[in-house]
Parts: sequence; C-alpha cells; structure tokens
Amino acid sequence: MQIEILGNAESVAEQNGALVIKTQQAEARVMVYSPTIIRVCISKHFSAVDESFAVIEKPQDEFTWQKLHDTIELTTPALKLVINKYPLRFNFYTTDGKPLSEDDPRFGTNWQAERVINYRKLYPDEKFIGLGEKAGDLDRRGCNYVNWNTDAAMHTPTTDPLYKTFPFFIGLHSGLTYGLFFDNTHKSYFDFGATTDEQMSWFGADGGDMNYFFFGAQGIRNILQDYTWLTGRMEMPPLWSLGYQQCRWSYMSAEEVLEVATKFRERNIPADVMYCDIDYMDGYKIFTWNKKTFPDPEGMIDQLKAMNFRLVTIVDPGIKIDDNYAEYKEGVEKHYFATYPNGELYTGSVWPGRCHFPDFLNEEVREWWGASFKALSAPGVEGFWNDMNEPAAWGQNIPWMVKFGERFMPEIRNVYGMQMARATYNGTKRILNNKRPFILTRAAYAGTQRYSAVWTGDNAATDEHMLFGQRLVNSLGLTGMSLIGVDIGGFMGNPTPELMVRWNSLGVYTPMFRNHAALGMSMREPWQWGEAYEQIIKKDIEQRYKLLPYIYSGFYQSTQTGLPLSRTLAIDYTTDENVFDIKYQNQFLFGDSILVAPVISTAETAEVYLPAGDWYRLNSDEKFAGNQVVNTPAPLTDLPVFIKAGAIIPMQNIIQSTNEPGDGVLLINVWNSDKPSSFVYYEDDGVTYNYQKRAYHKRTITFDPQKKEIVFGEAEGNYQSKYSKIQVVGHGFGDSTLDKITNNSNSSFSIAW
Ligand code: MIG
Repeated sequence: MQIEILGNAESVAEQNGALVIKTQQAEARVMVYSPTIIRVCISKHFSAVDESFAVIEKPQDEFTWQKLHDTIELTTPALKLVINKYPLRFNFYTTDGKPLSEDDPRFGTNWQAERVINYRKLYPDEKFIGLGEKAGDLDRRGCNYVNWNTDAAMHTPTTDPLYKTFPFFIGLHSGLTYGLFFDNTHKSYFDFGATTDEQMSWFGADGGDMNYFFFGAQGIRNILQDYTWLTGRMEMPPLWSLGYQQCRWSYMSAEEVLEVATKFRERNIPADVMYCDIDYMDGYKIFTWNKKTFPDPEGMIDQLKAMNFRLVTIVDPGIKIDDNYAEYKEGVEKHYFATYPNGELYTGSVWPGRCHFPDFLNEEVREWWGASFKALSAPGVEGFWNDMNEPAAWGQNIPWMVKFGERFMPEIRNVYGMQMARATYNGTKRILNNKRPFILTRAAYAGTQRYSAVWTGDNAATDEHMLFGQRLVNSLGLTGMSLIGVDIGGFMGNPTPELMVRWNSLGVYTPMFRNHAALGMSMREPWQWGEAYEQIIKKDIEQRYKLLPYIYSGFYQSTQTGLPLSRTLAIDYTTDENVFDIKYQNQFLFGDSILVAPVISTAETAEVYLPAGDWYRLNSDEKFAGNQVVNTPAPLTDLPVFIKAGAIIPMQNIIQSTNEPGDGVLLINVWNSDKPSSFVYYEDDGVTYNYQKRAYHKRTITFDPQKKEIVFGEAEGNYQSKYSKIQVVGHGFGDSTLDKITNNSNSSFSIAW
C-alpha cells in the first residue's frame, strides 16, 4: 500500500467564501464559521454537495489572508492560521502568535489507500479530554480510540468502542485551550500520544475527507458554546423526564406496570415515569401491542395518568419479516429498507427474528417511521426509547456492501442511530401536537443533542461501573449532550443493597435518573432492599424532587450555552492538575454550584478534592476552604455533596410527581460568601413548546453580601410562575439567620437580612 502525501501548495485562491489551495494530489478548502471556528477540509475528490449530519451552521465570517513567501496567513479577529506551502501544513495560533495546535511538520495529512490521517504536534504538557462515551480516564493522553458504534453488551470500563461516536476533543496545553471536531462518519481513530514514544497525536478515518473544525476560543465553556452553536443545542426537555424513572426489562404485563406504579404512590416515593421494554409488543413487532398481556394500552395509560405517571415505550429498528405485519409490507413495497447491491433486501436477526432495517438516511423513510408512532401515541405514550440502533444484529457483522440509498454500511454505521432518533423525534413531535416528546437513544453521533437524550447502555452492578458511568456522563457533557443517564443499579448482575442505595444517591445528581435492569436480574424498585434501605432511597429521590427547580434552570442553561448539567471539574478548573488526578477525576459539578464526589458502596469515608473557593457540606453547612483534599464522612445516608459559597439554589417542597401542583413555595437557598453571585432562574409549563413563544418566567437572582440583600430581578416572559410564594433560606449566615417568606411578584424586589 502506498502512502500518498498531501504535497506542496501549487495554487491558492478565494472561491465562494473559502480559501482554496490546490496541490498535485488534492485540494484543501478553508472556511471561517466565526472568529473562533475555522474549518479545514482536505479531499482528493470533493463531492458536489457539502453535507453534514452534525453541523447546522454555514460559513459566515469574513477573514483576511495574505500570501507570503513560504506561507499563507489567514486571520480572523481571534485566530491566526499559518499555512505552510512546502509542504502544505495547517498551524493554528492565537492572534498574538502562541501556538494552539499545529500539524506534525513531518507528516501533516496523508492517505493510505482510502484511509485519511492527520498527524499533529504533541506538546509536552498537552492533555486531551472529550470524545464522549469512551473508556478510560478523564485525561485521554496516552490512549487511543476507535469510533464504530457497537452494541457493547457486557462491556467493561476498558471496552472500546462503545455505542456512540463523538469525534470531538478538547486539547489543553501551555495554559491554552482548543477544540477539534473531525466531522467524518466513517470508522475513525484517535490517538492522543499513544504512539510509540509519544511522538505525535493523530486522528483519521477509513474513508471520506480530512474534514475538521478547529475551535480556538479560550476557556472550555467558550469552546462548548462554539461547538454547540455549530452542531446545535438541546431543547427544553419535558419536566417529567427529569423526575425519577422506573424501568425494567421487562414489566411483563399491564397489571405489573400498574402494580409497580401503585406501590410508588402507596409508599410515598416520588416518581414520574414507567417504562415498557420489548415485551409489551406482539412478537417484538415494532408499533404493536401484545394483546394478551397489554390488552388495553389506553386503559392502562389512563390509569397511569390518574396516578401522575407517564409511560415510555421501547422501539428497535429491526422490522420483522411477516406478511401479516403492516410496517413490513409497506416498507417492502416502498423500498424503505437497506439492501444488498443487487437490490435484495438485507436481512439480519434481532428480537423479532429475521428483520429488515429501515434506511433512516432517507427522509421519506424517516417521515414514514415518525408517523408510525401513532400506534403508541394514540393510547397515550409520550416517551420513545430507541434501542439497538448501532445497529445491532445479535452481535453479528453487517456486511460492508449493505446499502442505505447510495451509501454503504462503512459510511453510515456511526450515524444510523442518530438518524433513527431524528426520525423518532420529528415524527413524535408532530404527532404530539405541541407537547414535548421525550426521546432516548443508545447509539449517537455528534449533533444528537438536537433530538434526543442518551443513556450509556448495558453497564453492570459493580462499584467500578458506577464510577465509570459517572466518567462517561462527565465526558458526554463535553460533546453538547446534557440529558444523560446510566442504568442506576447496573443492568447486568445484581447489586448489593448497599450499592443500590449508593447508586441511587448518585442518581439524584445524574441528569436523567433512571433505574433499569436486565431480564432475569433481581427486582430493583426502591422497596426491594428492606425497610431501612427503602427509607434512604426514598429520601434520595425526595432530594431529587426538591432540586427540580434548580435542575430545570440548569437544563435551560444547556439550551442556551451548550454547557452540560453534569460538568467535569476540568470545565471550570482547567489548569488545576488535581482535577485530572485519577483519585478525583470522577468528581463533578452538578449545575453551577453543587459539587458531587461519587463514592463506592463499601467505603464510609472519602477523600474529596475541593477546588479553589469556599465550600459547604450540603447536609451540615460545615464550611471548608478550597484548594485542598478533605477526608470526609460518606455514610450510605450522605453522599459527599458540597455547595459552592455564594450558591443560589432554587428548590421546592416534596411532591410525588412533577404533575402535582405542589404547595406553591419556591425555596431560594443561599450559601453565604463575601463575594457577590447570581443565578438565572427559569421556569415554564414543563410540557409544551409555548416557551418558544415567550411563555416562560425567567429572572436573575443576585446575592449581594455588601448590601446584605438578595435581589430578584424583574421576571421576563409571559408565563406566571407556579410558585406564589418565595422563601429565602440562608446557610452559613451565623447569628443573623436568614429565613424569610414573601409573595412572589414579577416585578423586581429584594430581601434583606
Ligand atoms: O438485546 O430491550 O441496552 O436497556 O433493556 C438487549 C432489552 C436489548 C438492550 C438495552 C437494554 C434493554 C434490552 N436491550
């Protein structure tokens, strides 16, 4: 196999807003999307259409460029790209000339047959974070990864690849930050200095173009903002999806679903969501119900609704080959399924038996798929869980020659699940008629945040998996995803009661709080662990419900800035080496000001690293100075959770479901500090899209320690808050206790102490 090098620049010209540089073998196009976002696309044969599944923006900003002797310099207000002509190399600098990231001068971009690779300089102190759902540590330096969406059943904390593809990472060195998104759907590879003797970092793919976006903003928050500007942000999720979710493979009948839901209410354990896994269907045929075990779906869902529960049902992509099945017949007639090159339909086996696979890359197929959800939405389902969409075929390989429209399996595999989620989202959004659907997908590609929540697949009931799951959540948060869950309790295997309790207490601070287990595993509901443990789990779930006003405002932030709800400490404490220490790397901030330290179930104390600033232990209000490791009690009743000084955390009194009106009191908890701080409070009806027409209630709440005041700014939007009273509760105010209740008002007001 020959190595094909990029060669020397032979011509340069500005064409349609792009800088086009030609070499003998290839062409490079440089496009500026914003002052901090530059795209480089290098190809041997550009196709006529420039399309991306991830990117929703177009190049727009102006740039200047000049031809120098050996280089071309392209400048934006924030970045300088120095393009070496002999040979062609791309090097990114700050405007004052500090290197952010450069091609490896020896190799740059080259090809081996269809494989395209970009080799980059590795800086001595360079760290790498990101890539989403990937094994290993927070700092990925020294590791290499493959993106190839896989049904990774029985995976371990070192398995690669897993279910999803997010070819986006952030590099940190010399006190600088940059991001790089390799928008290529083929099987791709990332090597962060894992190459012998750490001579370089590199990334590449089995096919397609060397098509990457370079992000040069300083600060991880700014890079995330830019990345999610480019690839989109999530919408406000339905509020009910943020409550406690009870799942299982499977609750086998309508009776069982109702029985479990009833138990939550009898025991006063808050919950919002019940799930039906694959056994609700008739022979695993998608969009059908089992007539024996679920004879009256609408009746069942009505009863769930009467108890303030919502229902989520699973769908898999495989459509059963069965002449008495409408979706099969229609799909065949209209050529909606993937084929072999000779036109024969591709067949693979999954739950229903022999199946065909919808071509979700085709818009007409997506429309058809989306409209089929009427069979589920008509009786009242509002949440749609997309499983097996890597796609999985019982662990078997899907031949490379299988075609989806004009494209073959190797090019589409990594986006198949995302396109299924897109079809599901668009279809159900239309059917639900202004109500927000909840979509949950296992496979994903960059940009999936626009359509769906994700969970991390089939984990196991061990402490190790619990900690690994948290790292996955933290890492997925660096890719625009915010509504992320793990199977609380572990999918495979049976947790000890202690692990179950501990994992639930972490679930309180997991963006999506869903308890799930595999077929044949022990039952997982909160009452399965004995009275004492049930009470701890109940208290934890209650804590989740108290925090919902804060959590909802946190998701509002995700919709505006792309900042995730669960944040690795690397986001805000980027230059603090301790946050990358494997002892502390699982810690995270949940929203702006809650620091959570996951602890295994067999430990009763924990070493927690508190970064710069002052912190309070949540359950005692004991104060700690930051920049130190504290050895702290961690009994099963009290996960180490610390609150940042100056935190403003809106809470509510306990409700049993987000569908309950509650007592109308919004508790504004404030932790004392000598510095001022603020919080953006956001509320809307939680279920419709009216918020997109200003039906929200949003205000900034400010804490002013000098004036000794909490100021509630004027409320924006046309939605009347469901909280008629505001109670301000101070923590750490010493003798001058702060606990005042007042009427809520849309105009500005303040509370002094
Ligand atoms: O072959 O639907 O990850 O959450 O319970 C297993 C049954 C298929 C895998 C999912 C899991 C789900 C299970 N599914």
